[in-house]
Amino acid sequence: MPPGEAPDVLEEARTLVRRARRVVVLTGAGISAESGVPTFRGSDGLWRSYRAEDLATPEAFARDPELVWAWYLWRRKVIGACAPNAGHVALARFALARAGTAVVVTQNVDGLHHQAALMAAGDADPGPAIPLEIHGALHRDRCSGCRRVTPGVPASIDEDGAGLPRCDACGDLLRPDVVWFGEPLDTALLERAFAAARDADVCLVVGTSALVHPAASIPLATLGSGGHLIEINPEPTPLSGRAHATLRGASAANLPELLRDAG
Ligand code: BJW
Ligand code: ZN
Repeated sequence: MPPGEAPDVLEEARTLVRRARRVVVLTGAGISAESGVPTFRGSDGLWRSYRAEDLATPEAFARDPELVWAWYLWRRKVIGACAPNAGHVALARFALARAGTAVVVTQNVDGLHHQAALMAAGDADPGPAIPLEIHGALHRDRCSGCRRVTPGVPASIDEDGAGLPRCDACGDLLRPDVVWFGEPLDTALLERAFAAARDADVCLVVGTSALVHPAASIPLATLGSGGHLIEINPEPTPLSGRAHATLRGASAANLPELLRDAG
């Protein structure tokens, strides 16, 4: 338990999770912070050093694909050196134990929930712990022409654009398979996320600033159908005022505490 955390808040949150028939979990960059993945809006966040408009919009890619690719190749390298932390693992174990009645929805593109699901499942089916990755996945490429999705190619990009990855099928430029600002999210995935949120008795919101929509509206669907909200975040967010229990601390310490014996 983080210093200063009232024990009854943790107990209250544990009771809510234990009693819930269905749980939806929405995660953001903060859950991977303790794995070494930079967040976007924190004091060391990516948007402190880089402008989202220059790197994470379709317009930026059309204007300067070399710059955008260079940034994503750098992030692939950083993330490639990271591993799931105790928070990812606790969540994966919980989702496996709940066998389909707990759904993990993540805004993260780092693949760490997926890795944790495989680790936690061992020889069993990781399916119930595989997250809905609503902002895509950094380790995949997508053709900007025919939209074919392929595994991320190892590439090095010259300043003149030589080496920009191209689609084998149609020759158009490949791009990272992530969702940029101004782009629609995958409709089927988003519908599954909102359906899980509407059906849930508890929405657990972990490590997100809850500023980016439509992801930030997912917990509102649980509240709208009479469910409870639990937030884990060291900082307040726009959702904090609606939370029934708030664990003000890091997720790698708080998630294992919260989910212990909750499967
Ligand atoms: C810890 C911790 C520890 C630290 N433990 N916690 C409604 C209102 C206003 C605007 C809009 C709206 N609807 C749509 C919009 C526009 C826009 C938007 O939301 N803008 C707002 C920013 C104002 N949304 C979009 O454009 C979306 N598309 C869309 O709506 O399409 C509509 C459409 C329909 C039809 C046709 C065309 C369009 C797309 C959004 C895509 C977001 N993309 C990114 C980049 C992904 C690729 C990449 O990684 O490069 O997604 S932006 C970035 O933000 C990334 C993240 O997934 C996302 C959310 O960030 P997150 O995860 O919350 O991270 P942080 O850094 O913000 O917060 C970290 C938190 O962790 C903090 O709270 C810390 O305190 C905490 N923390 N350490 C626990 N140890
Ligand atoms: Zn193509």
